[in-house]
Amino acid sequence: MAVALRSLFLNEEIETMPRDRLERLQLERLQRIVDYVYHRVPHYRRKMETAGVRPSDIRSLADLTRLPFTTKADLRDTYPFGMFALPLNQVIRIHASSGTTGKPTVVGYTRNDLEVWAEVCARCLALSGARPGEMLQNAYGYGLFTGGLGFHYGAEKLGMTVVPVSAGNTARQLMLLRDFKPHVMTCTPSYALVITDALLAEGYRPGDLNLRVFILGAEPWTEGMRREIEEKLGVHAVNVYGLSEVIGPGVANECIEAKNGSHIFEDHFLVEVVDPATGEPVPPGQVGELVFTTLTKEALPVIRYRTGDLASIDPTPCVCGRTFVRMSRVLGRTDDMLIIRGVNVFPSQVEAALVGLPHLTPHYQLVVTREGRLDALEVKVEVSEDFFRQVGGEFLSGEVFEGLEAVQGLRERVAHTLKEALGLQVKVTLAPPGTLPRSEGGKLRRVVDMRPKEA
Ligand code: DLL
Repeated sequence: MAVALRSLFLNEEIETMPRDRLERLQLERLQRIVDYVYHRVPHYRRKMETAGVRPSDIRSLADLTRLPFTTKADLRDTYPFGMFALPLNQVIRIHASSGTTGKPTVVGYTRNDLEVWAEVCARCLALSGARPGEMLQNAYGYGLFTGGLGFHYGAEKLGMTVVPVSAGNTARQLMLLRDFKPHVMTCTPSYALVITDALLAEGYRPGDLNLRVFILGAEPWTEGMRREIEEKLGVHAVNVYGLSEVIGPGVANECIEAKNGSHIFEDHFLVEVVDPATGEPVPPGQVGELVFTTLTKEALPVIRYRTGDLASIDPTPCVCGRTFVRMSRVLGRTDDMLIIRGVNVFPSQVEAALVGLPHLTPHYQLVVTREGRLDALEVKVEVSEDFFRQVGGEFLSGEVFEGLEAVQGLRERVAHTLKEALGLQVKVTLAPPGTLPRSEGGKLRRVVDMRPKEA
């Protein structure tokens, strides 16, 4: 059993603000940000003009729905910096996440944005039961991904001691857990399961370490995974949600008292839930697509950004006393984005990477499996008739074909290209022509997801 923990208020006045006051604050900030993007980002101005709406039309929070949506396509079309509201000399940090094509989605931060980001990440830690003076082992990846640096500055802001170990190298993670005795660990849920297994394999017993809380996010996970980590390690596991386009981690986090939905930091992020097909709002409690408007960001504010994440909102009061609404777990995606070990992967990225390579056909398939605790991606792609004939493939068994030097060379080249394009190690299988499924008129299932589904 994990010890009982309470969350800490970082800014009690804001976090427990009566709804009417919070909504007044949101409206003020919304009016300001809409005016700001209208005058600074030509792309927003054009879209608003097309929709026939001016900043002065936003008189209430309900008027938000008059504004056009923003999508990943807007960021792609203006790649890399076209949606920035300020010149680059005022942008002091860039991060990026996978886009739907070969190019990443680029996001930027001013000094003030980094301050806000540190504040919301500090809140995530505080909601999860972390305290100033405690130690955080931060095993989210450092780099263009927002997870590592987001939590890093959040922990410093809260007054924690940060161990910036980044993701991977399980033996080293275990050594640090034993030797440094951190209280809190941040990583993806799939990696938390790897850590759990590795600790148990070493004969771990609850109480051996100081670890009390895991803060897990960046990919979908389940109550079953929570139970497993909590019971086996005698710790708490809480959910954190976020996305680069909105800020990174720090959009929402569960409070440790309830562990029942993540409080959205609504003083900075205005949330809507819409029907993904019609874009119309859906009532609280009903699942729809999460849409966010950033209320305070300077470098890259987003207006009605469609996340593609399916979830519901619970506005009822919470035992922790916070008045921020809670979002459910992310229950699915509206698009075909896969998340593999925390890395976002679109099938279209694979396609874009394969197109440039010789000896391949456009017939490919993605197979996602779970090997032990970690998700693995296999890309199967058919070789061209010419290549197949050149190497005498038609006379060979599958294994001999795969073992040919020319085939191995091509496979390595494909694997290297995919690793560069996706930022992920991929298993590549080269298939003889005509062997992968073809569309039979309907949607072709390019992705075979064999990961076990939770009951
Ligand atoms: O994953 C930010 C993050 C880092 C969140 C660390 C939490 C912890 P992106 O790489 O832009 O940003 O990916 C964002 O990941 O739209 C969701 O589909 C998914 N996602 C993030 N958190 C969760 C979660 C970071 N707790 C995309 N549960 C989002 C399910 C999540 N999915």
